[in-house]
Amino acid sequence: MSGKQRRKQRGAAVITALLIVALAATTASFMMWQNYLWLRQVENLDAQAQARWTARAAINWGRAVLEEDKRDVDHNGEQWATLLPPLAAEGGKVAGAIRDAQGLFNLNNLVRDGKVSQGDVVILTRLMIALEIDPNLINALLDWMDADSEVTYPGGAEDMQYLALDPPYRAANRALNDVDDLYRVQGFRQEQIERLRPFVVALPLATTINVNTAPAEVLVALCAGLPLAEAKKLVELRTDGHFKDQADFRKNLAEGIQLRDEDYNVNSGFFIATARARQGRVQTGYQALLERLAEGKTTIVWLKQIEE
Ligand SMILES: [Ca+2]
Ligand SMILES: [Ca+2]
Repeated sequence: MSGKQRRKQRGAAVITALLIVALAATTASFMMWQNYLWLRQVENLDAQAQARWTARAAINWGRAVLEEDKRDVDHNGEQWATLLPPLAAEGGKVAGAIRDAQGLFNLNNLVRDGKVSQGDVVILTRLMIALEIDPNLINALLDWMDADSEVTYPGGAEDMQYLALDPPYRAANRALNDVDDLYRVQGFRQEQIERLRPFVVALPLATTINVNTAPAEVLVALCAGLPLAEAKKLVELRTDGHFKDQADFRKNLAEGIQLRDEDYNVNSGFFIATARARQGRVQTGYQALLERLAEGKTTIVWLKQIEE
């Protein structure tokens, strides 16, 4: 072997060695990077669990506040209605709010024991007219909820109409679980549903409207002959106080305005609690429907995680 050849060989060996070192370094830094990602993931999972736990704790705090509250009258001046401002909790932050679900029109009032409740159809009709939504949509909702399979005209729909869709499905023939169920009801599109959403709720049983917490539009729906401007005055009247009982509400209505005693009250049994928690980079939240029972306990009817 000539000297030139030997030098060439040594040169190649050095390059190979350098390459091996470089590769090892890359692998190591890759492994370190992976390790880092894994740590971040564990950290995030941990923060997520912590945030969830904190948000759940805030919901339970809401339950306790409602249990302490007096039941004869419920209004937005009470302690439960005070916003829980962002508080430091377990190295993160938590915020929450409770609102009265019975200030809204309960869509499940429309069908009681499988039968249509005409008085409630009239209330929802007034609400839809106030919101400039075609009230004929109500017929499809009645069919969706009533026990029978006979189509209510105009605009109604039962299995026959829904089974003809692609993909096909059947009418529920039962109460709504959630306002989002409206998306499956014939004629209801996003536009109408989102316009209705601030004013309606789907509760597990028929309920009265709480005139102490109902927005003006819901008061318009409740009372025959009440213009929106007058309803807004009633809401304004509430800012400094509340209606003590049904008679106290009635005496504030102009002559000729009518409503039925069975449709309204001044207290509530259902509330919606919302809690949001932030932990490190992670934010999570829960919404819960709370039912306050006559015996004193407040239970969670449903609990869902809020996607942000
Ligand atoms: Ca109360
Ligand atoms: Ca039906």
